[in-house]
Amino acid sequence: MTQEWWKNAVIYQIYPKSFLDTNGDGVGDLNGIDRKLDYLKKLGIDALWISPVYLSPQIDNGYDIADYRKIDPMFGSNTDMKKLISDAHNHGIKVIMDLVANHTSDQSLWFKESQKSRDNYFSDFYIWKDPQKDGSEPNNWGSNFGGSAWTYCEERQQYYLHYYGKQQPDLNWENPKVRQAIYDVMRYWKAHGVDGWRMDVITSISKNQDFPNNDNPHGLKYVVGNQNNGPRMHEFIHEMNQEVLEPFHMMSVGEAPDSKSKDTRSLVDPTRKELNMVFTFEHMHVDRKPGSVNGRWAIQPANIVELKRILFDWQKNLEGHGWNALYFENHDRARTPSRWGNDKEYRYESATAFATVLHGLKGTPFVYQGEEIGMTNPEFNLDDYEDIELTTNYKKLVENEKTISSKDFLKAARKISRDNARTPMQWNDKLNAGFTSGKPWFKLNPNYPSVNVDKDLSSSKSVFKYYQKLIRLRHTNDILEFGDAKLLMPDDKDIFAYTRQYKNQK
Ligand code: TEU
Ligand code: CA
Repeated sequence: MTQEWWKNAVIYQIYPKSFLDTNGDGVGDLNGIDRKLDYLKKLGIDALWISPVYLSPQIDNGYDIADYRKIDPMFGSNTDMKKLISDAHNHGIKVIMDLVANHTSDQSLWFKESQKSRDNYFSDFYIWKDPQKDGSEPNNWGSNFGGSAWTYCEERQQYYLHYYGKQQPDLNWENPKVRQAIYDVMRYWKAHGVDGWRMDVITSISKNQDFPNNDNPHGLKYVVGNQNNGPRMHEFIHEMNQEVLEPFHMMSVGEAPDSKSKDTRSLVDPTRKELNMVFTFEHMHVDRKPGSVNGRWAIQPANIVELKRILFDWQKNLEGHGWNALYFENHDRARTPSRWGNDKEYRYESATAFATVLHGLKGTPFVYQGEEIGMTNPEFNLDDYEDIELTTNYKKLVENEKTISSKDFLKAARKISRDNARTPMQWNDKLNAGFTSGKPWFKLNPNYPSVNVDKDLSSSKSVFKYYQKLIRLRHTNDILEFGDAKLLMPDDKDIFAYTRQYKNQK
């Protein structure tokens, strides 16, 4: 395969915890992924993105890493990981791991040492600030998981910064020792055969060293904002490229929450030697009321005209400057047929229509586990949800700030919450959908007897077989890789139509 194998690839994301359990502990594991390599090969995908499987207290389901070099025993061992990578390669499937380098777990050795004193090797691995005169937080920055982005540490008599949970302290990328420690982690997994990286909120790693207050139009106590595209972001990412990605030929796709297509050119333009691709969030907000203090919990019917506009804004503005990562689903996003389609009467039609729209575009399509069989959102009750983003924002918005009712929060949770993507994979109509012989770590979608791999494969309306065709089309028609995309009927809210044609084609 060429250096740019990822341009002709379709990449499948696995959320290991919910994929397949092979030892009866109710949690998906590496051996479960290994066991399904034939299934994935049959689908036709070229690479796997595996969400974090490193040692973690699981506060944020593994996006809180305690040891970057150790596979968490709940998923298996480092030997299991090496075997999985080798078996995947023998299936012609590449392996991309998840680099969570903006923050670690507070249980990591690095943080435990850092909080001990102000002058040891790890003291400046994180972002520590003195309290203000009245003892309050250094500024009004808010955490994505509710409350302040600062937590006070008695031991060190200082606050530390965390854009996410207080158990996820942000690393101090201004410190060259931090940067080298992350590059060493990347080299370590390269030595195990890893082919590339998905980089968690990589656009957040550079902070404005003046730590100014965020604008506060709604008069809130804490304001979430300005967490991306900081002053030294490009410098740090370019350094990572030159230290690891280029010399070790590793593919990279960065998560870029606030990215717009024009500014993304400077992240993915190959001549700048930073990243190969980024995941934008822009099209994920078409069913979100703009400007609400309730953020993603303020939902509205999906604006499909806006979805078309955004997707083609990215098609146009990256043309000649970079490459698109194409997705509708992942472990943070709800199931598309439920979120934007009609998962009751038209589940197959919704799943295949959105798949067609996505896989026909210019860029690299990502398929999230279960998307290939049209899995849907479960209609859970509030206490069924487990995700830290939901539980902390319920406390913040419903109980503390009272800006949304519990009823409306539940309505939003059922439509868009991250848990919707994390119910166990539905393999068959047997006990626990064939996911585990034990007690599943998270509730299954009750519809698994009718929505599962076995049932789909024997159906005349098989979503899996439709995805197979789309992937085969991409592999056998250059125009899907190289042709320019042109949107038709941009203002039509019911029809999503576009053409793909070579530049000089009449
Ligand atoms: O996500 C970043 C992020 O902003 C999402 O968590 C956010 O919840 C979503 O876009 C909806 O608002 C990454 C990981 O994908 C996520 O799972 C982690 O929780 C987060 O970073 C912290 O590592
Ligand atoms: Ca297991």
